[in-house]
Amino acid sequence: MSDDKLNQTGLSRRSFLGTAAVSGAGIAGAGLLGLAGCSNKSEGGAASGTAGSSAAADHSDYVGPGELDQYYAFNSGGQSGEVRVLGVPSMRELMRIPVFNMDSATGWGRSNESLNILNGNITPETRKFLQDNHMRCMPNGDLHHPHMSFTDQTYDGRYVYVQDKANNRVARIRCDVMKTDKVVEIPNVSGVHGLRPQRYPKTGYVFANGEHIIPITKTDSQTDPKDWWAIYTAVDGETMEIAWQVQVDGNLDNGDADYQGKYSFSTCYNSERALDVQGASGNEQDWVVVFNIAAIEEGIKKGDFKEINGVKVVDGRAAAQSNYTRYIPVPNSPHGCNASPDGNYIMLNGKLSPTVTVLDVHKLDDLFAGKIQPRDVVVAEPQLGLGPLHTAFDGRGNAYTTLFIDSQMVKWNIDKAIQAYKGEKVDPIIQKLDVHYQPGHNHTTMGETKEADGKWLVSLNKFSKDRFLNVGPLKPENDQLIDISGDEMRLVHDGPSFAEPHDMLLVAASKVHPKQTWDRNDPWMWQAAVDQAKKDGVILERAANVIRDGKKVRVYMTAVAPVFSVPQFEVNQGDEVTVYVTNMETIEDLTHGFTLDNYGIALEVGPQATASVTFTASRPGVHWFYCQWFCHALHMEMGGQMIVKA
Ligand code: K7E
Ligand code: CUA
Repeated sequence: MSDDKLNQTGLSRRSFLGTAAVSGAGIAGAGLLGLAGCSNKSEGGAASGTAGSSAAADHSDYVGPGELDQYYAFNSGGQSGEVRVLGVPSMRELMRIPVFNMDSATGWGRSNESLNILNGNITPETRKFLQDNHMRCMPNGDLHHPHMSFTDQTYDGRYVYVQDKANNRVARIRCDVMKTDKVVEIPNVSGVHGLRPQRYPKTGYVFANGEHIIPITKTDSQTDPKDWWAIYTAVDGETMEIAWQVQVDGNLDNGDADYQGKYSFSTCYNSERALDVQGASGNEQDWVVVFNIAAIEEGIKKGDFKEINGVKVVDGRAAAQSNYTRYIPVPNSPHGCNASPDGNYIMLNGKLSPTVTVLDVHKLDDLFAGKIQPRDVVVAEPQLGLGPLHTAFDGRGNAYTTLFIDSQMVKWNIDKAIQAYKGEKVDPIIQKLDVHYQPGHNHTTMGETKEADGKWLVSLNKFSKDRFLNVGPLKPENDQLIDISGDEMRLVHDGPSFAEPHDMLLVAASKVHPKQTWDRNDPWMWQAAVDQAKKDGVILERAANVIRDGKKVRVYMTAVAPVFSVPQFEVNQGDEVTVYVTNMETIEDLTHGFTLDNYGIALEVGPQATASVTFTASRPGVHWFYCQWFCHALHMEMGGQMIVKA
């Protein structure tokens, strides 16, 4: 079929291929069309040997209507501040989880429940800052790294942890309801960037890197960067309180933890302590900091710490020569830091160096004991291409590294890289695949666990340029799906995404067990509403009450399609009003909402959940409220009025 003919059918190149793949219709010309995203021929030939089924083989990502994906992808939202849940291999977006952003659909950042979570553990300085600037919460976040909690070196489906580089926070998402349940602000740091949970015996600690050097105490110079430091933080993944911090040299970038529960790692750039780009990339070598978890815990126990802003901080600076840290030199400005799923190696991606440095974690005991030199821990340093940023694994001994400058994914063999480092004449590079364009992170299915299964690889590309219809000067990113189940990588899907996924977590669907409705017996999110209702003698589940308490008015209602139990209420201008809505639907997928006309208020109220919002009734008149979640044939009728008397 010619391009012309294809155009006459009114089908895009992509949808044409998808259709053909389902119907099994032969598309002999498919290979000649230069199909976007399908440039690789299927190797080994298709089962029937026809061009049609060859296209079908190329579309191993196809998940038909009503079929379910095999993996959840938790995709970071970058400066959007949220997490997106995708299905893999279809790359369909399934859900968005607001975290550090404000969200119009769900009321995140406006509802009382979300504000309690967002402001539950912030510093007094931030609390004052919010007041001074008339803000209820920090309105933005820069979320780079989602990682799931581990038990015994693999995902346990409990939580996803994320960081906020913009406002120095770590947050946790409960995977049973896919909502953020805890947020903690990290003091003493600037730019919480890298984030990784402890793998063994479980999470455990969540390690968070402070990227920018700053004066930590009042006695550190405010003007001389020689007196500025970075801080490494361990958050307790259960309580979401800060466990301890370590003061270190250099800008901490990305991190990872080992598989043994003994050490964690952080790449550092800017060993120069420069404040500009040229200065920060001047040195030939920067380093990776290795943290000795047991030694740090011991130091805290013995009282060898300074308490700074309420946090115990141990001194892990190189000059302190403590047993908390070791500094291993690696080539210029390393970025990604990735533990291999066999538990043996840590990969440090060179960024400004074309190399990936491979550490053998089993040599670290000797390093800390002073028996070997820092560089003795290095067992390979393959030259892979320009701009290596992050590395992922297939569980079969191969690594996949993104090359930002080359716009490529390079597949290489770890054992061969180690042999080559010993001087043997072997080439560790297996294949280079063009990606489109400029990849940052990559991630493989289950690839950061001992259960790495080597099925899929996602390349998160920073630029999409010509890959999609032009949507103006701001382009989407491009998250490309690559089939790595065979000997060769095969690109199978282009997935546009809004600003700006950095990292993706790919977890087998069998690991995650979300609920169908909320649980009235587990009111963690609306506990404050339960407590207040009790004081008011109101039962949330049967409520139709308007309680006046001086200038405060509390309105309790249920929502059952298509009615709110309080169809109308009256308040006086200037009253402080709180509306509590409890959704008493017992079946799945029956969400209601509460949107209040001209008051900037919209709540999501899921089945069996309570949501609330507090505001000052400063605008007089009749204000309709309505359900904004399509719930019933009479959804449009589901509403009522707030009458504000002047
Ligand atoms: Cu490489 Cu913030 Cu993980 Cu982006 S970082 S790419
Ligand atoms: Cu309830 Cu729409």
